[in-house]
Amino acid sequence: TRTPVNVTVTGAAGQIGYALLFRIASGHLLGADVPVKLRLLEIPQGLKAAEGTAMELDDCAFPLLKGIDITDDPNVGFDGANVALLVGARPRTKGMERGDLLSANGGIFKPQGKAINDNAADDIKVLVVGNPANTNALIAQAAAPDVPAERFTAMTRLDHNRAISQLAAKTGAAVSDIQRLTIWGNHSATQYPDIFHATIAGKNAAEVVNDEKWLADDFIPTVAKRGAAIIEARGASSAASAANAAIDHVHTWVNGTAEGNWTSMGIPSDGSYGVPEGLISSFPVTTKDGRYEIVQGLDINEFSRARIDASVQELEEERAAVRELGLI
Ligand code: NAX
Repeated sequence: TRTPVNVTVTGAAGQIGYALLFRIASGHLLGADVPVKLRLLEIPQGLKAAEGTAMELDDCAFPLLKGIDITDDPNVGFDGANVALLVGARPRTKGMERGDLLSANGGIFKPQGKAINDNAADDIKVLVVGNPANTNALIAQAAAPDVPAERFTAMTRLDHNRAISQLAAKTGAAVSDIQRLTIWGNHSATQYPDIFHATIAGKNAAEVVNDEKWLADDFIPTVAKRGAAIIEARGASSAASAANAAIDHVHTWVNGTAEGNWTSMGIPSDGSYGVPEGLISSFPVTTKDGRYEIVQGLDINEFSRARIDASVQELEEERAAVRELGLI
């Protein structure tokens, strides 16, 4: 029998946590044959609700679930962690400036990065979901000098999945026929969903769509502002779809992309496509044997270049701001 994989989830008592934990425990994160142990990391005010969620997890009698620990101590929460999903974050509240938001989150992600550095398993893989996800991932990564930087990733898979869904709706294609879509840049309103290399049942997606106005005025803003549209409709931010994307992100990272296809992940840049080294930016990646590689050699047209650059510039500004604040 396999040794259980230790999965740590922060913000476990939140709404994404509630949609996420049951799918991890039922085998959707790592595979239907992989036992898991869950560690729920919360702040003191969240511990009671996390205990309630743990009671419900018990009540599911999931065969793969080999244990649940709940703590508010990051050193305990990340002890021996193989996979860490950093969901808990400080949301932007009314009147909050970017600097306030970044420093509030620095107060969360810097100590968590250090705790990962000091306590996690050697094969730790980290996904940051909590916003601003890319820069929070950068803060955690900078606080973990003994962990290879590439193990720190930020979630743009929800944007990726949203873009596939919008493209399918526009063209009448099945979502499963759409491949090679890319989200570039920041998980924010500046992100760039790129269909120029995507295919729909093997045909170039941009040629199938053949409507640059739709692309610029409809598709890109719809994908980029989808989070706000969900809040408007649901009265609460995306939760189940965000949890689903987190599951997809880690599952793909661990189990590989299909031959010929790729996915989008926020990862430390190696300088590819002119993205400054070290920024955690979204790229097209293939994965195999628990590792990812940036898809190289894509031809970037002017339309794409301007949009990638704008999003990367925002990431550079965020990096400069957290540097200024002494967070990296
Ligand atoms: P909730 O407010 O429902 O839950 C957050 C939970 O985190 C709370 O239970 C809180 O007690 C806990 N928490 C706060 N600080 C913590 C700390 N230092 N350690 C451990 N736990 C801590 O938010 P929810 O809707 O679950 O969203 C979580 C985060 O995901 C937010 O930052 C949100 O902006 C972000 N999102 C990211 C998305 C992405 O695509 N990358 C999409 C969905 C979502 O908006």
